[in-house]
Amino acid sequence: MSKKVAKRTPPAPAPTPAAPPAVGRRRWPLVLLLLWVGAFAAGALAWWLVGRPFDPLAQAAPPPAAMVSLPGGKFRMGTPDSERDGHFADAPDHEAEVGPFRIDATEVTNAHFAEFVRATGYVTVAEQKPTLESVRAGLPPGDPDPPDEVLVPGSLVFVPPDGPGKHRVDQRFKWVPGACWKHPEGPDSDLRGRMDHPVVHVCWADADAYAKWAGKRLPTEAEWEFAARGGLAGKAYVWGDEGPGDGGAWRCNIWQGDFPWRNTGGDGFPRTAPVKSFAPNGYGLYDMAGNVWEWCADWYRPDTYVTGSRKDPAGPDSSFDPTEPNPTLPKRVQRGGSFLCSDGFCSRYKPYGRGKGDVFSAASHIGFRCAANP
Ligand SMILES: [Ca+2]
Repeated sequence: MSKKVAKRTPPAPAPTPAAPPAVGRRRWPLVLLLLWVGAFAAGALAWWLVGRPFDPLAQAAPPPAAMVSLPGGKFRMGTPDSERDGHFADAPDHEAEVGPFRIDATEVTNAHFAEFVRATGYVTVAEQKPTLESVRAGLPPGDPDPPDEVLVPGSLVFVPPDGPGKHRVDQRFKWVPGACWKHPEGPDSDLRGRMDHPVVHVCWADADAYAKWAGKRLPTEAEWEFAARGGLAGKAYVWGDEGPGDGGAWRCNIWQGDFPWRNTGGDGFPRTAPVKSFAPNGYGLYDMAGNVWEWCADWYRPDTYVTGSRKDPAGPDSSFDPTEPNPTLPKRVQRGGSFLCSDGFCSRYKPYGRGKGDVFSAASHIGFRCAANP
């Protein structure tokens, strides 16, 4: 009997171990893609934050500018002793009287000026090619006309010199093509983070046009000084007699350090400051000392306080400045001083301090505020 031998089924071959997934090889493209997307997103974010053009006209509209109503009255205008800047003629002191009026609590900001430009399409003088008339007005009679190629839009920008020494005004301010209210230091600068700073690079006509659009007007010089004194009489500053930095806390935005080359920015602001950065004066008005010079309605003359009227003085009928090569260069009064003032150089940020400006000129430290009838 034959023994049946069971046929053995050969064992199934052991399953071939699966090849380890090619994790590295398959995911590299994905990783590279993610890295590329991440780098692109980071670049786009950086551009969005700091690199994209900044359009002040595309920003949110600010709340209306607050105004303060003042009763007017008699006050002591000017100073008994004009200090080192005698040609600015802030003496003699004398009794003056102004009627009731209203005045902006702050300087006109970039945000408010943008509202004006958005509504009207207004183009400031600094954004236009200078007229030959405006340039000729500042030249001594007989000087030749400037060549046409230098007549380009621009404005005066304060640029500190490299080191100490005597520097003429024209060595501290540079004519910068393309500088204007939207580009305070020139074409590569903008108003990012500065919409609440005072507008600068505005000529008198620009300030006057804004005021008319807003249903207001520029303050007279007398109104401005009445407002700046804040109800105080005979005080050195708009806040009283303490020095601007006494006690360690600065009371206004002026210059600290060695003018014009080294600004320590001790008050926190080497250039313009946002309005309301310092305490208001007794009438609730901000920046009546320092920050930016403010255009007034009056023509400038050095003898205004000698010959002018004492009641609601509106200034002379025309300007005259004997310190100019062309003394009839039309100039208007400016008040309040700026971030470039310091007791060692320009103390005209005091309430009686007078400034003056060629009506065709704008600069990086000149702005304005408005007034209105009651
Ligand atoms: Ca300052």
